[in-house]
Amino acid sequence: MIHSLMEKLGVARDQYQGGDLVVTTPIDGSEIGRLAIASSNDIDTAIANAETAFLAWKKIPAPRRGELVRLFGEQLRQHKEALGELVTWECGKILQEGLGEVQEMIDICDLAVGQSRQLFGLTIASERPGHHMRESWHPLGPIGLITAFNFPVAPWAWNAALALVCGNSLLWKPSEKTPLTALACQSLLDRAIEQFGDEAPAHLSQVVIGERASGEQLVEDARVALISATGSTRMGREVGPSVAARFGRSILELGGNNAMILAPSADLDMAIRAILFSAVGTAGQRCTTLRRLFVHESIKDEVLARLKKSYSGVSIGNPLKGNLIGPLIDHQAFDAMQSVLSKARQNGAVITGGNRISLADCAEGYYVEPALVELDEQTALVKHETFAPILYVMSYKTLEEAISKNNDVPQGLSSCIFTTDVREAETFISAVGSDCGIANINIGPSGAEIGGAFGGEKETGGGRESGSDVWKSYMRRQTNTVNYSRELPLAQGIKFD
Ligand code: UN1
Repeated sequence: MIHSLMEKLGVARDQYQGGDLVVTTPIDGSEIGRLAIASSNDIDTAIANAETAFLAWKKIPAPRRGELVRLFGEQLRQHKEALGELVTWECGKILQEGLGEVQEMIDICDLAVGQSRQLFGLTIASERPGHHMRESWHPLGPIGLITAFNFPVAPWAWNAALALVCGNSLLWKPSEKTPLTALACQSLLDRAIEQFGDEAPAHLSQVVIGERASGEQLVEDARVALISATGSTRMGREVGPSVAARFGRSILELGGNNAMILAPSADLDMAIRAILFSAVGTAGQRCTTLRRLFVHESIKDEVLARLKKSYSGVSIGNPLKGNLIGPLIDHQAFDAMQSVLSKARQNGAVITGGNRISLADCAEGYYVEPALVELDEQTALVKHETFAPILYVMSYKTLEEAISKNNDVPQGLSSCIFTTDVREAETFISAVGSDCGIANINIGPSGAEIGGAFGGEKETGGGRESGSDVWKSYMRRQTNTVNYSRELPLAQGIKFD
């Protein structure tokens, strides 16, 4: 199966059939590839090549660069099924979500194509006669992309599509758990580059296969102008200071600990559906997964009863076969989930679900029932992100208290409120409301569209990716003052003669 998908996506067998990096599918634990790990010398050469490619690419007019991204978007449209299925094989998310991830790539390509004609700066009034000021945006340099297993392709595309129209070259270090999808994306981009023609330099985009050390090498090399990294807060704690030490730039997309406030006036039918998708979808392995639910005390019993009912009806199993919950990525993820659940139990929590499910045809896969964990207090355990389908349910009395609990965690990615009370809704997204990068009303915390800026505050790392004015992160800003007069007045009225 993998071979025919890889063939459709244009990846030759020798690229994933021989090497030290063994890739298994979380669906049933079987091996799906072996890849060669790039040596430190290989990475050094790749960075040098990326620099050369950048020097050529930045000369191409931006709308023309957009044409390459348009062609790439076309490739993605043509190969959506195959790539979506490969995503499912490699990271275990259900096929609907694998396809959704590819759609997210197509969407960002469309956005980037339009943006390629809109890389605009400001004109600014000068205090001096016969002068004007403006702001120009120029290409930045080689961009290093480090991505995580749970969204193996979309976050790369958010960065890649914009970085390319902004005139940069790309170096991609995918998760060692999901390198096949990276090879497939590179192959589709190579096809687009071939169609685009000679103006695109060699090595415009390269994939670096490796483990932690490969990522570190990109992070530490001053030739890589920007590192955009998605992963754990622990990883970000190392990447951030390391890039800063060489005065490089970084975009960090780290852990989330996303909450929902469920107010007494909420439309409960909608809220229950939203909770289900955002808490158990992707087997709880999105950075935007709903992890904390604050229910108003007056509706807690009803909400819990309804949640337990919908949790028990959700189908868990092979993600290629129409189920709603696929496997966890590996046994470490399963162990982490179990250890948190047993600590919660010791703390007196009431737990529903959370057990492993064995499937005859997927014996080596880690399939779990999603867990509901009822707690009185937001304990230290709740403040920690566990990448698994665990939903902590707590109650609240006043909106102020709920907002304060929403904010009382180290992470600050996504948040939401379900209410039909306009005062509550507006308060939640006001300056005294949620402190997260994303705050939604009557929508769960996950599943963002690419048009907005995506990212969060505090331990989430502060980075923003995809829409809004995020393109500016992939360019350098230049302030220009132009004198078109015959005088040379100094700013601030200084006399120097
Ligand atoms: C991630 O989990 O790393 O908003 C990204 C969402 C998706 C992106 C998730 N659009 O859930």
